[in-house]
Amino acid sequence: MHDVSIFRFKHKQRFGAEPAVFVAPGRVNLIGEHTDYAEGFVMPAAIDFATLAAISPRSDGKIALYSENYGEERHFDASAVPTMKASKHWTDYPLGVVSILAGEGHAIPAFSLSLWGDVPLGSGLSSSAALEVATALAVLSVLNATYPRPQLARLCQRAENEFVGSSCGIMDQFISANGSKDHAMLLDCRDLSFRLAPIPPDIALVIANTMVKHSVTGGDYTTRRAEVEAACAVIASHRPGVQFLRDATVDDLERWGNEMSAESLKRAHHVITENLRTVSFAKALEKGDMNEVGRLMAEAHTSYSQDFEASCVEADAMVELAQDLPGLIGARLTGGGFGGCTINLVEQSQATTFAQALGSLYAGQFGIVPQIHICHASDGARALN
Ligand code: GAF
Repeated sequence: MHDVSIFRFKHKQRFGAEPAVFVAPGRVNLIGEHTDYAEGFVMPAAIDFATLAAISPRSDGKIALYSENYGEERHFDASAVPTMKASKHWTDYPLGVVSILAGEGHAIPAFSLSLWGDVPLGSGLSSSAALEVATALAVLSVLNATYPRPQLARLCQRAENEFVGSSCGIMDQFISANGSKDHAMLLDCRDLSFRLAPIPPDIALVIANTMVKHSVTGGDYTTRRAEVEAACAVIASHRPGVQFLRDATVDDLERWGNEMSAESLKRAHHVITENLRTVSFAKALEKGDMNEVGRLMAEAHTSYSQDFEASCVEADAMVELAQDLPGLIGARLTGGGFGGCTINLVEQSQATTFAQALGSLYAGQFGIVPQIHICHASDGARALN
């Protein structure tokens, strides 16, 4: 992670004022994919890749946004934010958060915001959520306002849905805002209740980047969500109590699956069984039943790849190549799909050799050197003052 005192110093140098500094982490999802917007279960952990946000007030009516990653500074009129639209630029994320806060009735003040992040972009580790949540905490500090964390996560999700234009669920913003060091979180996306499960110290989170870019905005993610919702509408036409696939069963699919498109039937089968797997996974992790943890991850990957068709050749290979390596407990593609990273739960004592071996096997097969990170579950967003 970036040196916070250097980040703070650079902000002061650029904007001439001492900033308040905030951090928000990315996440890795252990299991429960494309279940959040179906009001189901997910089991993510915040990780030690994060976004930093430094903020200080200004007196010229402007919002100055500076990205250290892009080396770019942009200025906007604070009073114009409520009428602004997304422009497919990195500033959409912080502006989206500001726009949602304006819609909540906050008078948006002038401020300078510096941003820096090390969550790998487009890799399914929620760089967007980290950016939104860090921005939200920073802007709320100049507004002298606070929100309970679940509400803060909802505001950031709305920034992404309503301003950026991506139809994501609540998982990423929620875990970024509420993560807990050394724990994974079983989150019920219906009522946002959650339970923290310790990740045993002898288990490492090894994240392997296929280097195939993933995106939630537009494209396949949106198509999958529509297919899931179409399946739900068929079941709801027979059982009006079913509002989301969370309420549906495999039995429903057996009865009314023939009224759905072949795609919707498969997507729904993934979501319904993934919800069951996620709850079972949490119990297995809590009991220390690592055979069951690994079995459920393997089943989840097969379902994600074959029923949900959200994997790719590279991710399937990354999971396959991990299978025979010493120390592996379980492996699957994590995040929104169509590229990005696999999550490998690995015995801590084997993690380094596992990472090296997986990297060279993958490079041998695809001619691409993958980034492989041994991560730790970290705390959620917070002030660093
Ligand atoms: C992306 C989305 F942003 C999440 O809301 C979730 O749907 C995930 O893909 C798939 O589980 O990260």
